[in-house]
Amino acid sequence: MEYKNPIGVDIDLETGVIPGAKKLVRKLSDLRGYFLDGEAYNELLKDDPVVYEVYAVEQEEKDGDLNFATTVLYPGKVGKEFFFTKGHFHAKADRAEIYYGLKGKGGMLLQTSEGKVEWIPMKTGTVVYVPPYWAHRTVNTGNEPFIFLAVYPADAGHDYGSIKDKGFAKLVIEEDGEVRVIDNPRWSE
Ligand code: S6P
Ligand code: ZN
Repeated sequence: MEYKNPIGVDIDLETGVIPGAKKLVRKLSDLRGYFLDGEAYNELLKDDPVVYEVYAVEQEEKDGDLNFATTVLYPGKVGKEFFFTKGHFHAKADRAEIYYGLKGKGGMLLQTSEGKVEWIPMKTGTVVYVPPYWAHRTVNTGNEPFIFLAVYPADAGHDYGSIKDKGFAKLVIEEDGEVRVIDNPRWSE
């Protein structure tokens, strides 16, 4: 038996950084076609802000092992729509996941391939269980970075395709100073 070494790391709860983790940066230009308001998108693209960063500690894609990652999702909007992560199904669609809110506020949109959608608000201390077969996207509805930890099977993988093409059935927007979860006018089954 080949034993791997256990890991203990301290997440910086102010910045979300996991020491030694692999860092991934997603800028607005990486999210072309994701937001409803194309004009607002093009305007903001002049600055091409960072929308989110991921710090991931990942293992080989083997059954039974676990990965963990923090995401730092910056505050901002494209038109009325709050900044969000791309969102994905797992490539192995039956793989579940746990999220844990560390800082800031926001929420998670979850959706099945049949278009059933759920919105779960999140703040520091919120645990979200993402069941098998649910796509998931996080949204920052606050005005500071929304930081959370995700723990997921090492062989889960990411399938971005259908969300990239179709989006979610709901949008999370700000209207009259309120956070609203509305039907996506561009959604079709
Ligand atoms: C991985 C997990 C998260 C996301 C991260 C970025 O299964 O759900 O670590 O990868 O929040 O989101 P996305 O949709 O761009 O991968
Ligand atoms: Zn995931």
